Amino acid sequence: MEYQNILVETRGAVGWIQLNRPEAMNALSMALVSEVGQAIEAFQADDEVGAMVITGNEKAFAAGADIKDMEGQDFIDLFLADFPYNRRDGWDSLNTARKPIIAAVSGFALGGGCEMAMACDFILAADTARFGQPEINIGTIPGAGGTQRLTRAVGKAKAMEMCLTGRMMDAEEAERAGLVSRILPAEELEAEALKVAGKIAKMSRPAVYMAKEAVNVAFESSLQEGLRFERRAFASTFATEDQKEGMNAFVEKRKPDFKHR
Ligand code: DAK
Repeated sequence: MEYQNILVETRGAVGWIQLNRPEAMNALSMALVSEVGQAIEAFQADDEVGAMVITGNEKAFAAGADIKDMEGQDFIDLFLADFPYNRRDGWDSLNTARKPIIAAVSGFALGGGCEMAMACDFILAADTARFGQPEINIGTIPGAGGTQRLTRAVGKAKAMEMCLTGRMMDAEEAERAGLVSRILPAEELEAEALKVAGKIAKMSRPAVYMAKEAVNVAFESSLQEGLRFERRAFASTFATEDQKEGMNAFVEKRKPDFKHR
């Protein structure tokens, strides 16, 4: 598959997606989002890949949806289409991928860029990362999950301030607030993201899928429902060969050899 707006490669068992419109701070044009979706679908279908990374460049993960694409749109275009960014193969692929996706963020992650990072399973941030939902500055509001995921991640006070004023958060504040899992020196981000994704890719794939699903259920259910879901998922891992192998390997003091079955 030939991509124009992203660089895609398989690194070991990791699907690597680099947003690549440096001249526009990786602004998320419709074509770019569509390509991200296609790359995710391809990695999801590839048995050799166990996890993915989405990253940008050192200046920007992505500075938001492409304002030049959006400028001429009106309400009726957006409302009738309901997916101005080709949501079915872009945002939807990101939102529904079963394999874990790590966002490795350096520089600006703004608007749709912040939303894309938050739609990933977790964010590793360079010390240069800056997060924000500045849509208010251009007379609109977040449209790809910013008011919802940011609020769940950092709480109402910070999310509300950021959405109402466009204020950006630096990496330190983002880590304190729970938006990112860890901060790394910028020059170490890529290697660490690859290492973490590679580690996940080696785990039992059914267990990884179940863990991802169970953590996500925490955002969509009551505690009781979530606990019930987790208990069922936990029990169901005992129907896998990998659980037998994992526990057996522990007892025999060796490394497990998961077959993803
Ligand atoms: N769109 C288009 N071009 C952009 C851009 C963007 N979002 N951000 C930067 N660029 C372009 C600039 O126009 C400039 O291009 P040239 O003038 O050189 O041709 C180039 O990138 C370099 O940018 P600057 O010269 O501005 O660089 P600075 O270092 O001075 O500033 C900045 C960097 C990131 C602070 C600044 O560029 C900036 O404020 N950018 C805009 C940030 C922003 O407002 N983002 C929110 C956009 S709205 C949805 C899905 C997604 C969305 C909504 C709905 N659905 C699925 C329903 C998302 C909406 C948004 O993200």
